[in-house]
Amino acid sequence: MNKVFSMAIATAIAISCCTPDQQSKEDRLLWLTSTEPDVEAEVVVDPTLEIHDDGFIIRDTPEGRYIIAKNDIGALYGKYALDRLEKTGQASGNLEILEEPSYDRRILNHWDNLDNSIERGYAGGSIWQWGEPVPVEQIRKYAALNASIGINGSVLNNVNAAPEILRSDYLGRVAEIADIMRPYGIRVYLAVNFSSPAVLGGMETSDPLDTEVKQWWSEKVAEIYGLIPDFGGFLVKANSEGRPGPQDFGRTHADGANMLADALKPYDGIVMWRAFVYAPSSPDRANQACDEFVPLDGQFRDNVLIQIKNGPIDFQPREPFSPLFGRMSKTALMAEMQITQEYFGWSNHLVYLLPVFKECLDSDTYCEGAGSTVSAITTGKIYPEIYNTTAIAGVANIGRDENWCGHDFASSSWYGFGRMAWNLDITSEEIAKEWIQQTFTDDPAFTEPVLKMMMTSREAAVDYMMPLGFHHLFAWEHHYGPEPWCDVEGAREDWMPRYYHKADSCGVGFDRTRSGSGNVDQYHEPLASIYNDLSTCPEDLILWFHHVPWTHAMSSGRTLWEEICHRYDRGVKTVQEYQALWEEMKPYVDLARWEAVKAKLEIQESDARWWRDACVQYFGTFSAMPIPDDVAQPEMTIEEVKNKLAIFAAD
Ligand code: GCV
Repeated sequence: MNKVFSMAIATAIAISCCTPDQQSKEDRLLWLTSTEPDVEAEVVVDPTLEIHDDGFIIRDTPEGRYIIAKNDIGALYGKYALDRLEKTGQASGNLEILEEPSYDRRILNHWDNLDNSIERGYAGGSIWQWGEPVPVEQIRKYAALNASIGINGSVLNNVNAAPEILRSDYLGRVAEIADIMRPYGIRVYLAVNFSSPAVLGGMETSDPLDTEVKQWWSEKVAEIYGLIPDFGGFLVKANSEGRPGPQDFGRTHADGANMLADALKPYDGIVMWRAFVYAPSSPDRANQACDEFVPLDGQFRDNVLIQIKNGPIDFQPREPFSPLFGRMSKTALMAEMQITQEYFGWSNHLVYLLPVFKECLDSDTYCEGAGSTVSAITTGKIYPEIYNTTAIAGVANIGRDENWCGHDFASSSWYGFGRMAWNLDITSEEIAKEWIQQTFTDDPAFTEPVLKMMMTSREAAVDYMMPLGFHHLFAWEHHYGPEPWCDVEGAREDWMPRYYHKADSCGVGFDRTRSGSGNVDQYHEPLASIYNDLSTCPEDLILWFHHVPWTHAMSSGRTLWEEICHRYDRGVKTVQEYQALWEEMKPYVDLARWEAVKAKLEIQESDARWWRDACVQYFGTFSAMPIPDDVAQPEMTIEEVKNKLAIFAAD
């Protein structure tokens, strides 16, 4: 058949399949239909209202429907909330809704570089388009999308910060971006390089206790607030992965953070100081954040928050929560989640990440007895006297791709991060459902199966990548495919998979028990003992905390080795089920998005087999046991697996 003719038929079929409520890609801005919420309600702004600054009330009265808020931004949040209720069929009846955010600051961290590349970004270049005319409309859409889900802050640049971001020309640009986002309630923040005084200011040192260095920062902060009166503050990655920091001058993280905090204090700015560090002294990288930060508890200024990744290592498919959350009672803490899929198949895999975020926030640290969850701590409920403000951060997955996030399902994690940061009580499932309804269609024939797919997608990825507490089996540097054998001459041990899996002929897994690295004791009881004991440690984390014999009996009745093979196989099969399911969803989706998701699922399925074949064969060389008959046998040889990796890395 003539190609043009066949395409015309395909398009005609696609159009004829459209149901009236089906949302076509062209109609919308991801989950929004326009940047301005179009709702029928009377807006009342009452500055005397006793409510959170961002809060709102939606109230039905005999005279009509009202949105009541303390200021214009609260009213805007109310309008978006009503818009969402209307679009998800929940706006009828007698509404009486009061909403206040769970966190004061709900912030996206963009790892965007000044050359418009994005570290760990998989959706095109930076939406800020540094060095080009300001993309006003694009930034306005970004701000509207964020406001609609309650996000109210953006760190514009990479935590691996170029000192130049503080140059006056860049600050002018930052001010223009801030002006566009202000009507949507979004404040800008910047990541700063600790060596800026020396590199940018030409000073001899960046020592935080040096008077002239302090003066340099004070003047720089004054310049920023002169341009951006509502500037939010600084995010800092210091003494981590080769970045400069106070330890370069024999000072502590507290010395560094406090110096910046003092400069920001007159303007109500904050410092978000990251705890993603590598103390060279600890034999277990999972111990390092506590080792460095716990001794400093109580030494930080009251406008410093320590920003802690959800897990102790680095956004792995599954980690226990970072024990640091339960170890600082005199310092304000905030959680950092990764929305961009560095360790989840980039923008090729369909993985809805809310269950990862919630798993951390819902974890009980037991720091003040049962109920001391990570969310209770970071929302200031456990130690209210030290939290002047509360915050949560998500590393953005946003770029200039037409669908913003690279995969048509990836915006669900951005949407979900915002909704969760606004309201910790909504479940991952409720969030996913409302995202599907607004992004695709509210037809249950679509929403129900797709919801199920999204809700199982994280566990599927854990299964085919790193089940049972395996972590960091990723390929060197790009972190896409499997490379459990990775060995790079001269590289840090704790950047290589073998450091983490420790496979040998006896078993596999990192011994973090009391007879190993002792990491279990960074957790409070009863967790410490639960994790310490192989018989009580949750199976999903056994290889995180234990070096487990291959023949260890699992709750399924299988040996550890059989269970590993079974999990990898199960992960592949789940993705194959997603493919079958997506075939059936064709009538409910516009053809462009349906085909795009189908193509990505094909990649995901092939990658899942790649992971399975790599890992079961590699670990089989240690277990010396056969792959069980009731799971699929590998299709690729180890050589073929490595070749795929080489081709991929070369791309
Ligand atoms: C921004 C991991 C990532 C890095 C990232 C770092 C961090 O190591 O691979 O790209 O750097 O985390 O969070 O600082």
